Amino acid sequence: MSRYFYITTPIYYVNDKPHIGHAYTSIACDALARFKRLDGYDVHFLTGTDEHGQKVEKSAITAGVTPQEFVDMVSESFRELTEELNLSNDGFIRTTEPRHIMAAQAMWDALIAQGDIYLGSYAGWYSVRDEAFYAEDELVNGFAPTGAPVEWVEEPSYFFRLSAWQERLLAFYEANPDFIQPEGRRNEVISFVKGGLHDLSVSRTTFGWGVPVPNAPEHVMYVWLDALTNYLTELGYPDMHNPTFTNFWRSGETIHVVGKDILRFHTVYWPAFLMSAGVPVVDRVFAHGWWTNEGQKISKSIGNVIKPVQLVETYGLDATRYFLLREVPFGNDGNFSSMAMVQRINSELANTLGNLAQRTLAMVQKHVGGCVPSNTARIEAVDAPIEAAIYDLINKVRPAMEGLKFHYALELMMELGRLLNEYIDAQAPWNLRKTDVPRMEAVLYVLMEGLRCLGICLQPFVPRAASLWLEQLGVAEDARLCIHASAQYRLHSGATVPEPQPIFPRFEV
Ligand code: ME8
Repeated sequence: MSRYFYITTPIYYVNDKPHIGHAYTSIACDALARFKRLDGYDVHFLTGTDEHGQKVEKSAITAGVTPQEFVDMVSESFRELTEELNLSNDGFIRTTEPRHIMAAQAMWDALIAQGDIYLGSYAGWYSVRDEAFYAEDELVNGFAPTGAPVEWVEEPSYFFRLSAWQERLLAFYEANPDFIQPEGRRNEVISFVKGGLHDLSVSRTTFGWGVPVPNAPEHVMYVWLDALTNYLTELGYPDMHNPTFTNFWRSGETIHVVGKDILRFHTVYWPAFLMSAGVPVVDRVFAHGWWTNEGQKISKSIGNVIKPVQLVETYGLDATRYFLLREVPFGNDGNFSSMAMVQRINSELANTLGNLAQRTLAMVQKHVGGCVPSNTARIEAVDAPIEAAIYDLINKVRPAMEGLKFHYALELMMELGRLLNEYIDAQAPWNLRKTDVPRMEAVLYVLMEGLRCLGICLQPFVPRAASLWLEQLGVAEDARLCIHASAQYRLHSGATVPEPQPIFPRFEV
């Protein structure tokens, strides 16, 4: 029986070029998607671009091109980003695609059929930057609570009866304690909903760049109703009986990973839309924190935006991926600093991992003739706890990954790396070479097994380096899954291993 796992990034607004926030969510989703594949799941990993709405329309006008030309251009830079970051996404969705426009309109029709949409008129505040409506009492000194400017909007509008969903939403959160993660965010959402919900304006008439409302083409759908539906479009909605939809949405595990700023859309509006439309609600929404740059809020006006491509050019892709997921617990805010980046590269990737591999593999090359050493000769009592730690790694990494505790999963790998470095120092195989060759071989064998299990667990985070790492140990490509990180699949003594090359170089400032 296959197990299915569906994971999504937010779809990114094309008003702006990719920045560190986009790279962060995408890399986190990629690491989890890769892990789940290694753990035997059939995975569908989706990312893409959010191309409608007033914000995008305004950016197109500023750029002096039509909205369609504009979105085609910027969407392409997000597609390129998936390659630059070595993402393993299975799909890339654009909300201007016909399949999506059809799905969004079907979602609208489903809400209408339930009697949850009615025609009225909206008079209130709107923030184009946030693409969000705000009530008078939410404003802070005339600005949105996010600090974004707001404008007064008065126009005919369709409304979604969100107020009618308050109790059912609260009951849903109660019955599904894992729906909103981390825990702190869950409480935030619950108190927001308990505070009372207003009906939500779900169409606009004062601009035209959006999905036309069925049977009322002078209205375009509110961009968030359109955008959220992308997660279903990808699986073939409105056909909810096709195998892709059934496997991934109905019987699989589903998770949306989002930034903390867009939690309300995903955990209040989205489950209400889904319940109303008769579609099962997604299992989990995980909100991550925000990055600052050298202690400062990142903003275009300050001019301190971090471009993912620049990080990759400076530090390398795997190091960048590693840093972003290692530096702060996923869910917390983080601070990017080049000092912290260099520190992580040098102390963890180069010293702990790189040196361990280099020391072990150089000895294997020189003193065991480039073959996996013998594992039967001279295993001693001191090896038992080391072997136990090696084969237990995956059992600890798995729950960490399930909980999106990426920094902790990596800490577990570092712990093992440090333990193996202590082991190599204490056993000093370079001395054994002169006094006790069988024991030297036994020690090197244990170390190679440690490297093998570490390499398997490192793959989701640093895919290129881990692939090279496993290659150097002579681990076949079809022996790199989570189940292989056990004693049962140990290396065969006598198998040849290639000449080692450095994998995690130091970063020289
Ligand atoms: O919100 N640190 O798109 P978007 C970390 N189109 N994450 C950050 C960040 C930072 N400094 N700045 C932004 C949208 N982000 C909608 C989504 S989904 C149906 C529609 C994150 O391009 C932010 O939290 O404005 C968000 O998750 C993501 O970048 C995309 O933002």
